[in-house]
Amino acid sequence: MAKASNETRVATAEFTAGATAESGLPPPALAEVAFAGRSNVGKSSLMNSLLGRRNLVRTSNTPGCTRQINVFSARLADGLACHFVDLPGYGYAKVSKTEARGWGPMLEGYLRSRTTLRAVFVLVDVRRGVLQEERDLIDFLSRPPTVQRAVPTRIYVCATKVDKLPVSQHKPALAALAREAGFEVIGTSAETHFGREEVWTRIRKAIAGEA
Ligand SMILES: Nc1nc2c(ncn2[C@@H]2O[C@H](COP(=O)(O)OP(=O)(O)OP(=O)(O)O)[C@@H](O)[C@H]2O)c(=O)[nH]1
Ligand SMILES: [Mg+2]
Repeated sequence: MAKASNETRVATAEFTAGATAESGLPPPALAEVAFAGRSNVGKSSLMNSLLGRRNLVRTSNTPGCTRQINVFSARLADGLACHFVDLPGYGYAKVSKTEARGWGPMLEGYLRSRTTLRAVFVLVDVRRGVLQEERDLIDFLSRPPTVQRAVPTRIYVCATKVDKLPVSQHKPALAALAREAGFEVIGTSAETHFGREEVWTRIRKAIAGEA
């Protein structure tokens, strides 16, 4: 089926780097948007949905699948280019303590110091709600850049897996999440691609520095 003319077209999308330390990240040359959230929330799946690629970003039923910072380069048909950054999931008890210690500081270090980071999408499972880790992450990212981080970064909260709820429950569920988060919440589904253009609109604004 032909795409509607106003729909985002991704011309190229490719894996660029997998980093287990900040030194493994590509040079900060392109604007970046990052996807954060607990293990299994659907970060990698949402990225595939946005990029229009079924399996570019590895997804898994087993929580804790993405253990490093994976960077993808995307170029849209209209010329916009950016990095998509898949962050390691947090909050998964079965990842060993040593390993958890390994990527905790790396994630924080990335969020603190990456000068090209324009937006962080904080993902929340629509059925689970906003828990303490999400609050902590939102608080951390909301602090003035001079205190915690190198640059101001937009924060967007996305509810994932909305296809798991009947359509009649979408609005009330998203409103409840927005109250919990203290932020607007964008409903998304990697299965049906619901919310895809809404997320792209935020990505474009964040990269352009528009309100
Ligand atoms: N029904 C439904 N399932 C989804 C959706 N998004 C992700 N899933 C499923 O949820 C599971 C986890 O998805 P991932 O995208 O691998 O989750 P992740 O957040 O990247 O997980 P980690 O890499 O472990 O941190 C997979 O089985 C996906 O198929 C969605 O929108 N709808
Ligand atoms: Mg993942």
